[in-house]
Amino acid sequence: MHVVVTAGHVDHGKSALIRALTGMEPDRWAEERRRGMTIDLGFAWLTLPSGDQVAFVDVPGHERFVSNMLAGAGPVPAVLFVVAADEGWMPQSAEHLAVLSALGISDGLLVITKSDLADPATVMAQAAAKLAATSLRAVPAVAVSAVTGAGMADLHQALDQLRRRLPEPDPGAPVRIWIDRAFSMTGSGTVVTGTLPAGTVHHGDELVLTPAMRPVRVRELQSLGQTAQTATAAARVALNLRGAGKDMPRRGMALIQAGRWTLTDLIDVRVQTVTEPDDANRQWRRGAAEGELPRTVNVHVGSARSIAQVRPLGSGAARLTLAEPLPLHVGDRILLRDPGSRKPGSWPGVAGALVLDVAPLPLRRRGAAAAAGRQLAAWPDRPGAADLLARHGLLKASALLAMGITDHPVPVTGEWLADPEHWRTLSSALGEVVASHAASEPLAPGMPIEAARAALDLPDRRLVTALARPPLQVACGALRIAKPADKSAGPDLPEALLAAVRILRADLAATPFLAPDADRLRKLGLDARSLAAAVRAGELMRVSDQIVLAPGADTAAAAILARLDQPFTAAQAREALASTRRTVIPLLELLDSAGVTQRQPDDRRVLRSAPPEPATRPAEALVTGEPGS
Ligand SMILES: Nc1nc2c(ncn2[C@@H]2O[C@H](COP(=O)(O)OP(=O)(O)OP(=O)(O)O)[C@@H](O)[C@H]2O)c(=O)[nH]1
Ligand SMILES: [Mg+2]
Repeated sequence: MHVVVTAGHVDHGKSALIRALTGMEPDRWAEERRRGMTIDLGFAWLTLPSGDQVAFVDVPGHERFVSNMLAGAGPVPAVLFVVAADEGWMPQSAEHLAVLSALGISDGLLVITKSDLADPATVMAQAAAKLAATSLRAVPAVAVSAVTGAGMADLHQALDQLRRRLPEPDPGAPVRIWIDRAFSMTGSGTVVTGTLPAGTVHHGDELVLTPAMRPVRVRELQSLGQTAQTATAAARVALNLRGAGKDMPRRGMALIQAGRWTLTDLIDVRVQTVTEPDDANRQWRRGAAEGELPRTVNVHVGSARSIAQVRPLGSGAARLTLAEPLPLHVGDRILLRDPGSRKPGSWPGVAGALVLDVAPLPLRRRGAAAAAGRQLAAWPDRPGAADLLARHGLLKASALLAMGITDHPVPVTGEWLADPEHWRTLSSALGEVVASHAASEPLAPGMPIEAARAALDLPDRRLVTALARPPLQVACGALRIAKPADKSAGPDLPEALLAAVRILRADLAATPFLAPDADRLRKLGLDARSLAAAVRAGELMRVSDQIVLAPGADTAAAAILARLDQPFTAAQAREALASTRRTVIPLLELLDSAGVTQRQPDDRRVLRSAPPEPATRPAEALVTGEPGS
């Protein structure tokens, strides 16, 4: 089954067309039939000659009921765009087109109705020209009369082709049914209806009713008037619910699969530049493309609507604070509408937006908003686990799943996922807090895990344990810096200084030619005096005033440089040593003065001799302290 929504100006024949196609009455209310005007959504369906079914959601064209139109169009992927041959393009033709285009609805049919009243050719060309600038640019056009039946056979054929063109939604996708109707039936309780755009619902399923997050059970399931065990998207469904409670479900609430959606009132979005269907919208949209929306907008998604406060982030991004929390995924497309007053002959601006983050972190620091905007500008339309982890640092796999992301990297511990860069930063910060704890409390058996968790502001103690790498070790709920296996061989230095040096040596074991910077030394409590003591004790090698490496780094560097084409430049040396200019220049100068390398007039160098034996004792034992030693 596929679901198609109507659209078009008031009185252009949308409901008459649905009636002619399906033989069903889309105007459900007596008042609608009395006034000859659709007020609320109508529902009907048709079985095509192929046996496939198409369900229709019929919307009102009158501008007063545009919010009902939005609730109908929100969850539906295709449209019957109706323009009457006798009246041609009208204001709500343009408004509905702006809405559909902002929602990204890109397939359907252009139907020129009332072909018995005027030659449809002119209006067809006029409407096709309007559609040409939008997401609906490629839809086929048909002219019909609901009165004479002219063109109805062509319309059936075009619908059959449309059905074959529309993509099959993923039957395994998480369920989110935006409720468009809810009523109680004596004897059977609460019934809700909605469009199922993706996924599968079964009789007996437990779903969650938003925003209260109340669990409900599907007591009975119907699709197109037939009781069913299962409904697979796309489908129209009616669900008889058990557990909905005394509060009646309403349009705009949703039934969702537990754990698969994030109920959120704070989102970061990319405002999309939508092709202009009409001039009146242009100015608002141009501002919108820069993220310069009005301070307040109406957000529409599915059948839901919420007021939102807008904080522009620059670079086309904005942070929205929703008055009503909504169940969303990263990658959802939403509609933003200016709630401002309506001038006659114009309509409020609309823009489409893509949800990029459903749980954004607070923007505290100065410049954080602009930095967030720049970061989001570089993201794809469907952000993945790596994007979100780069932004959040740490996330639980379940949180990512609820954001709509099913692929994720291997957890660092339990279900925690980490951005690799952030994890490295945390690991080095942990060394610093443990070293400074050791310095300030030399008699303590170590730093309590909880204290380290609080110091690094981590959400879970298990992360502290996972971060602890040699020489850090965890014993009896505390973190300490392991001593060398053979304590008697250890250098004669104060314990706190040794602890800090062990952390440095662990850094240097991973990156031997990246000297710790001033900040790292300061955080580890290593000042000029303590560094000098460590150098005297043979625990560190001084390269220059500010640069220390592990003992033996000079020999190791010479061995690597010997493999380069001679002579080599400082840049080649830096690359070969995976070092930085800051470290490599003084290191080369040290090697020059030791006679290991020779600097040539063109500033390149050659290796002169085998490097000298290191003067210092290799101190591997320092960094590989045995647990429990
Ligand atoms: N002659 C002629 N009249 C039509 C045709 N289609 C609809 N009408 C008439 O046009 C009027 C409006 O038709 P509706 O189907 O109610 O229009 P609508 O687009 O659903 O209007 P709203 O739902 O209020 O936006 C009715 O009086 C219909 O009988 C047609 O093909 N030919
Ligand atoms: Mg109607």
